[in-house]
Amino acid sequence: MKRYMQITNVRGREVLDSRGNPTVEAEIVLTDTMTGERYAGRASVPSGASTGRFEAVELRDGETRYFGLGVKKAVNNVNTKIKDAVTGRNGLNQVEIDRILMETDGTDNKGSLGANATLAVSMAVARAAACSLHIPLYQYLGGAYTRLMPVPMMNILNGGRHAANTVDFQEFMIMPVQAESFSDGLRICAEIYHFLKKLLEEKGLSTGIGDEGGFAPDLPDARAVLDLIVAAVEKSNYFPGQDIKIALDAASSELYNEKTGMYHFPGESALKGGEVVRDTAEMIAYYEELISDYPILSIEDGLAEDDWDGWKLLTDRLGEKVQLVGDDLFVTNTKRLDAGIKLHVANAILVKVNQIGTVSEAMEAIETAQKNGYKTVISHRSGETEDTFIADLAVAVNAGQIKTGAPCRGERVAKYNRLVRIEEELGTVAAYKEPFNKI
Ligand code: 2PG
Ligand code: MG
Repeated sequence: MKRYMQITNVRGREVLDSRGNPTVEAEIVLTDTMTGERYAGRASVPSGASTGRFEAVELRDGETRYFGLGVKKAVNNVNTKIKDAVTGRNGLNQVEIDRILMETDGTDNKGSLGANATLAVSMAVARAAACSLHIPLYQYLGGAYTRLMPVPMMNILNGGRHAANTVDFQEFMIMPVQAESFSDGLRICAEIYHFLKKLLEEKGLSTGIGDEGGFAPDLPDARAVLDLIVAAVEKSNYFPGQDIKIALDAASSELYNEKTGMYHFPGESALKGGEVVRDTAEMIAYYEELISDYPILSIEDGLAEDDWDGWKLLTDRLGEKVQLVGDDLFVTNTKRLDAGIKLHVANAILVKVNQIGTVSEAMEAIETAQKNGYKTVISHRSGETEDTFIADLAVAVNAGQIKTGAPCRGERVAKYNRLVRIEEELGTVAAYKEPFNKI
């Protein structure tokens, strides 16, 4: 017989994220109607800097405190409207709870309650439910078949909106595709990170870090970054292209200028002393050159979020050779993903739970991607908290890849360490495999 873990308390509060900005945290209490035992779950919501235009709404107060970024309104929604709507419901019915959150909000983009309010509650309910059944979150969300550890897409050099340097692409990441296990891959990446630091020091470049913990030196262009990364991999005694593949997040919606219809590279322009711009065809040609010269196996947001025609060209040209990940393009939204699948655009989706605002909707996007042969990359945001929900989610859905920053900064390391513990718990059934076999 199905148990009834009644939601008996809901509480929201304003806490800080890793950039020192406020965000929403929620706590849920479930009471077992048979035994009277109580179980709690807590979750907090991340926040992006390079946010897609089609993301669900992050409700901010717009008042003077915290420069307008306060989340008291969203917290108040948790403590009143959401509390009223979900109290008494069975916390084991995640889909029903999420549906209630959507209906109480009543908009297409969580614009009334705020996706930060709905997601905090949605995640906290899942956690409390797992706790009430005395099983880990990944097993609760994923079931008995949960076993695949994700390959880290580890960010080691930051640019774009995540750092104040001259690097225009937002993220340069390494993927230990030949590692024996997740923990082994983590070690390999961390060692390369340290070698990269040494190389930067030797060259007199800054070893200060960006929002996601990757180094953020001033470098003239993507090639200069890639040369350094390849050198760091070699110094660590690994083979670029074999042991380690490189992933980029161009975050090109941030470079795109609607007026000119071109992609502008401000950092490259500043260091080269002349305006560097590329149109869609030139962007594609640029990626083509980069992937032939460097072991790049994944490119995220290679083109802007609305450039469907450009994305189609990009996919036709490079989709057989590399993973093309839609982040701002799909915004974890099944409708946008469905459109992309129909058009044969991209071949992977970046999954950020706060882009859509409930756990079930994020899982629906993942399911749609996997059914249609699209790869899934579970992702953090540049503004994070110590919450490790995405580590469990990545394992639960056998996502195969996770993007969660550098092995530096507590909020990033927390996810990696959670995965180390999950791998240990899974023991001999834990699997780890090269995600690009069928590109
Ligand atoms: C991205 C993310 C996370 P942000 O673009 O993929 O790395 O950045 O959270 O700033 O959108
Ligand atoms: Mg991105």
